[in-house]
Amino acid sequence: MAVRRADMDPGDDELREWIDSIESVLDTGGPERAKALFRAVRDYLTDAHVIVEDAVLNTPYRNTIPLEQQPAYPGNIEIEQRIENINRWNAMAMVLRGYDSGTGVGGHIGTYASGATMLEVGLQHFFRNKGPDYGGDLVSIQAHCAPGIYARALLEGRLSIGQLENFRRELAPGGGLSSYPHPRNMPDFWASPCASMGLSTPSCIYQARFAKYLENRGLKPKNGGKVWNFIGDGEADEPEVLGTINIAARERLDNLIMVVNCNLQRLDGPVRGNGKIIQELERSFRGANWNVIKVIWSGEWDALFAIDHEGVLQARMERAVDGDYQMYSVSSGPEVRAHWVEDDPRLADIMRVRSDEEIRCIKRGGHDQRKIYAAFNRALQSEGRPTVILIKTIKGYGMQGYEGSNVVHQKKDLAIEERQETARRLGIPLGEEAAARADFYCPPADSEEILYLKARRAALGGAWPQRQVSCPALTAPPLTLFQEQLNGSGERTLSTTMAFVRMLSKLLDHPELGRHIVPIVPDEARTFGMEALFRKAGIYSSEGQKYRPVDSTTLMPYREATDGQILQEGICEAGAMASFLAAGTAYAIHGVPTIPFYIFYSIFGFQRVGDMIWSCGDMLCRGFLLGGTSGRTTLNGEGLQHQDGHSQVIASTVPNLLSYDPAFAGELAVIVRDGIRRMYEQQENVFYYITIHNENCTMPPMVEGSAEGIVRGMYRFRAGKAVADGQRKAHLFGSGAIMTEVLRAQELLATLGVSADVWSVTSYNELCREGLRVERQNHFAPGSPPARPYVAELLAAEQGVFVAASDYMKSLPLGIARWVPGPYVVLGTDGYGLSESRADLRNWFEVSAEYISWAALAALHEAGAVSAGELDAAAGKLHIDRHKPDPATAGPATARS
Ligand SMILES: Cc1ncc(C[n+]2csc(CCOP(=O)(O)OP(=O)(O)O)c2C)c(N)n1
Ligand SMILES: [Mg+2]
Repeated sequence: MAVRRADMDPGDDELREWIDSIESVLDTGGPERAKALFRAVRDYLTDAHVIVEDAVLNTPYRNTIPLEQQPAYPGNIEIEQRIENINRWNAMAMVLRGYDSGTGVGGHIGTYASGATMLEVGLQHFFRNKGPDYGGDLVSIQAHCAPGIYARALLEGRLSIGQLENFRRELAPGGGLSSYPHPRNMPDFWASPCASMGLSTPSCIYQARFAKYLENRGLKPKNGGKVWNFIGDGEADEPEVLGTINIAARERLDNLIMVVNCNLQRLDGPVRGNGKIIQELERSFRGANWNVIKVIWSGEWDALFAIDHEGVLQARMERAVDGDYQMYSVSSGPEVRAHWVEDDPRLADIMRVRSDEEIRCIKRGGHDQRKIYAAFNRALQSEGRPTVILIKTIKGYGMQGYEGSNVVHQKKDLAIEERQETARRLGIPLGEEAAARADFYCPPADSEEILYLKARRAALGGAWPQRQVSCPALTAPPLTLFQEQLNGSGERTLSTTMAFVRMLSKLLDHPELGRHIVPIVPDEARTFGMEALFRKAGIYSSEGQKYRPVDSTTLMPYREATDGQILQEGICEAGAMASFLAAGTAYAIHGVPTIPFYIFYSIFGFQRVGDMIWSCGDMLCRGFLLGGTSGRTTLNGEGLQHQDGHSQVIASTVPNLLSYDPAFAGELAVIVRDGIRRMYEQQENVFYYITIHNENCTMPPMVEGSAEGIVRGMYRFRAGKAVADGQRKAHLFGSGAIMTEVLRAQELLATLGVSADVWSVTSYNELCREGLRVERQNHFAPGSPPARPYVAELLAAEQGVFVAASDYMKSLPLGIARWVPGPYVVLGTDGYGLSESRADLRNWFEVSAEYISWAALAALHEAGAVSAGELDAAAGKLHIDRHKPDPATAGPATARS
């Protein structure tokens, strides 16, 4: 054991003695005995308050698996290398040809160039598809490696040259290929999206956990299936990555393998020029109790380590920082030697066994199939712990002149000679002209390469990637399951949140659907009144419950169980969203239809994890997002950071997300039932966002015949009483929590001689979308009688003025303005929230019954139906402050001054 001896002071006899003795323990007692002694010494020191902080978190900067433990390689490396070279060429050709075509659609070469070997080893020997006896692997690659995967699919005959030609041209005739893995755009090919850096890690971690959840709950056989998550070293800087690794260890996810492609560079330059990203990540993952495997050096180094008796080479490797290693990747052999040897004769001696050219070409571990195989193979055997493999590579490996350069990420073009030289070096049998054009190359179907590749994939369950959905449909329950909500609450008051919890309870009890329901909640179950479900459904815990809960004698104890149904995520919205994504895609990943209901504080949804919601759309996720305690004025007291008046607006930006802001329990029942029908019976690729509020009110019975209107977005809830002057007519649109104010405004207006109809608008977003759809169709079919949008049709015969009030921003009701057949005033909660009572907040944001009435009167005045004098009198009666600051821009400080 020479390691570190190089660093030792030769005169330090005491140290030498210690090392000699531990060496002899290793020789005689083996590693376990040595570890036991080391731990005992460490514990002794700890007892004496001497903490050795870095004692275990970092291992030396070398391969975790030594040569003697390296398994024999099971494949034919020579053929695999040829296949990899062809993929490298074709992947690069896709980008170069795109560049040459002048379309400017871009692409990347450098990432796949660094990751090609690890992907190839995975594809030849590890990534297994679902089969009768195997759960199937979910593999998430680095997004920028997509060209390499397309190139491979060409060799398998799954994609055509025409499709490769149309990389990043998805609208091209004959079909093109998406830039990155997007299941939405290539639903038979890609299974999971990853183009937004950092999100694939929580996605994969929670996919792995959800697979265990399904197994523990008996919804999936315990037949294995690994989740492979490939990310970049720059990507590891995203907080979602290191922020979610703890749960993987806590949940003992031995079905999870992360691979970090440590090419030491990100887009602009080095990831850690002054340090070592691999060592840094090792500390983080080891500290989180992961199994860490480092692949740093290729086999060529093994011979050098073998003669590094004093550990000088290892010591030199420890000293160099990533900036140095990047420099070596662009330097000539003599330069590398000179810098590396640093006038140390012992190092010079060791390096003498390699020529300058050999030194220049000596590889990193990530370009050596045997080292990668050894690491992947060991990861498969991990028990009780997730594994991370940190693989050192060169960015742009094989891109002559650009390997390791700071500009390599963005490199989309190569000069003609560079193309020809690359083709030569990769052994691609193309003529000079064809190489200059970057023609694709595909060996014949009966060539050794193609036969080998197909045989390997056949042994692993077929081509990868592929997304195959085979999932039984569920039958939506009859609406009567929610009879209690449809009936209304009589004299009792309740909120839609309380109604939701009752409905969830009904669903959990449902004989067929019950087991498919997945309630997900961050640390807010009590906020939403869900604690009764702890006992009923149990909180999922892979370890069960090893303690007696403090409230075990109460009616609602905190019950954790291995087959618990609720996913209680703690204060981690990103994790909860990732669970939603896993549960909402189980129909595709596992063929199991699970129905997630993820309930959260509505403000901590879209603006906190909006990018993950976007990727839910990409991954064709199904399920219900429930924005609890919704509304800017309804969550009184909590103030600016909690009061949500905009999530409905953001929800409108997700194309296949249906969003609703129901006012009443019966409406909620209709929407949820219809959602289950569409997503699980009809298997439509949509998902739902429903805001639910904590405005206690007497829930009216569902209006006869309103189901269609509720789903489409609007219906007449209550007509106003007729008044003598037919001109004095108003229509009030209410939704969500503000409906109570709208109903009160109807009464106030009646006392002022105005007849007001109340309309319940369950979804401005759906009304607007449908309206735009219909208008577009009309434009494309000139001459045929134009169709009328639903909302226009609904209001066609109405006269008077129209006032919309919601607890969301004005832009939401404004979305339907063009189809409202009269003067239209929108009231909403633009501006920051503030801490106040509900009543004062509603006056401040001008959405109280008084301000709604006032808006109707002002509009009627403009229409000539109400006189100026009457308006003045009403202002006094309704306590309207005509000089108040505009809440859209003002805050409490302005209000006081
Ligand atoms: C959230 C997010 N931010 C930024 C980007 C743009 N981006 C794409 S790749 C990249 C650099 C990736 O570096 P690394 O993770 O080290 O991967 P490499 O290409 O080096 O293998 C950046 C900044 C993105 N796709 N997503
Ligand atoms: Mg990188």
